[in-house]
Amino acid sequence: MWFLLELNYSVLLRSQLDPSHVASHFLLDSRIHSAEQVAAGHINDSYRVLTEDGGQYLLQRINTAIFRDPVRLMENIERVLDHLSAKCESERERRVLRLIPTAAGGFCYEREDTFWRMYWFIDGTYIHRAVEGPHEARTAGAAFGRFQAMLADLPPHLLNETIPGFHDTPSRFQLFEEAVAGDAFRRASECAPEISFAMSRQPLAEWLVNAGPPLPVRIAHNDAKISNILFDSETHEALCVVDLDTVMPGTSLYDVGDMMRSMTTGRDEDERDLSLVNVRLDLFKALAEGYLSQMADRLLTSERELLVSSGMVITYEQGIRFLTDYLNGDVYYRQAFPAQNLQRTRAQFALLKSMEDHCAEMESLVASI
Ligand code: GN1
Ligand code: MG
Repeated sequence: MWFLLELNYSVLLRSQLDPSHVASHFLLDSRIHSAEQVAAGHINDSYRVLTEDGGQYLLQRINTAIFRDPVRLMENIERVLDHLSAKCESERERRVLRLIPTAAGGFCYEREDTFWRMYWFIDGTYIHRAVEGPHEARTAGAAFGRFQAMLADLPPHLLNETIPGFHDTPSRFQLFEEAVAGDAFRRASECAPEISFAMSRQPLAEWLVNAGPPLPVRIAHNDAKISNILFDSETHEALCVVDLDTVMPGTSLYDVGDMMRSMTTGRDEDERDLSLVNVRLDLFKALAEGYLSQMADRLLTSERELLVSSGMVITYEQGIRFLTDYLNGDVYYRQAFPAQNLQRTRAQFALLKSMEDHCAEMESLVASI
């Protein structure tokens, strides 16, 4: 019984459909050999599908509790991939994700209210859960910078908002306050220090959405973390940006902030030892140089001035999102162990504190680039 209680929402919602059977509805090179679940992200379910001829694919079931309109989400992905493919001059099949059509036409297979899509699996690549050194930070910063730059001439209004208000930090704060007030799982007293930290930083929530001169609307990835980049196993260059579900109108700074959150400590997002969660200025410098190598010419002064601040806002936002989920009984993010959301929260808040301590140094590094 207690085991059941620990199953989280997404597990309960998981379809009983057999992924091999689902995969057979896509146009593959040969018959399916196997379909195995892989750990990829906190939201969707992913399977690596192998065919008898050695073809490799990534099958994903879209979590419709979170992405409410999978059809419009797939429209975005198709449009973005078409745009990126047209821009990519070499090695297109390794640098841009490729969707596999279904036998019925289109790129989304729907069955019993579940929605599935499939990508060609890009072989000879790996991902980092955390940045190991300046090389990864620089090449990853350039990859997301290039991603934004390549999409700069695609009008943002052509993309649908797959999750409305995704980086609306004041709304995220409101949801957090409601979770604290409701305290449905009686967890608020246990995380009183984290709640009080989050309350004390509330002004941060306004910094991007209500920035002085409004920030230009640009197409952003909106989940620009290190694990959303495929690295080339041979050259160790950042090859391909993945996880396009949240690509939609936003600001350049949502991605800069998420990169700072996920690439400046050299540690995992849920690092347990908080003494290790510190901004490393060598990583920050490499990341900023990489990003600006692609985007410096396009950024307005209003964006450049908030580069460092964006790291604090998005780290704060992510911290309150994890904490909200913990207070709500872990219904949103997949967890590998109990109270992982609280551990994730603590790591985000430790990082935010360190960013506050090193803010002036980061500002002068940006000024020197
Ligand atoms: C979620 O599923 P995944 O891992 O790609 C989340 C992001 C968070 C991220 C934290 C739709 O992304 O916003 O930044 O976890 N995606 C959604 O690792 O909420
Ligand atoms: Mg994502």
